[in-house]
Amino acid sequence: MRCYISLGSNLGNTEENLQKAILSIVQHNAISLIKSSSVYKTEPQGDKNQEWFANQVIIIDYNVDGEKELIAENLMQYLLGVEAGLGRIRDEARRFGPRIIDIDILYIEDLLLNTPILTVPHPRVLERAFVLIPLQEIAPNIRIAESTIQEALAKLEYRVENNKIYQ
Ligand code: PH2
Ligand code: MG
Ligand code: MG
Repeated sequence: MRCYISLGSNLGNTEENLQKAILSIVQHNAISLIKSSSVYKTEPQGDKNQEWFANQVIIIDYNVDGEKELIAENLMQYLLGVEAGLGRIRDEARRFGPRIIDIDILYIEDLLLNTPILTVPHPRVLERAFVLIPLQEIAPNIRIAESTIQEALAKLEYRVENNKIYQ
């Protein structure tokens, strides 16, 4: 199952956190890394009163048998374990605040899912230049919820300068 995953960090050594997260994700013997984007330095979106993020998108193959919906939920549980392993502590009072690492499932081929633990595609993917720009770099031709990445980006206000994204 081909899965598109985003990583973000704005606490500690942010680029090292992304690197460690990817290394930890691929420790799983059913997961193989297909592609990874460059790392972008991105202005915080939503809660502006925090440090800039390092953001990156990867494509992985998750090779297990079974029902897609269950496999997707199981992958999310695994990724939450990776976040915890890197020391993430969730601040429920500040849902979009600073974090050591955030790993989100953006999109899984041929899957629409909306359960209490996981929504795929990610409900905010099309509103986020910090995700769409790295995604476009490694998967320029995918469509998410009927939209191309280019169509989604055309609706957003953002500016890219080298590896920096202002939004
Ligand atoms: N993640 C958020 C909220 N805002 N902004 C940027 N630039 N990068 C993120 O990864 C990010 C964010 C919630 O997950
Ligand atoms: Mg997130
Ligand atoms: Mg998350």
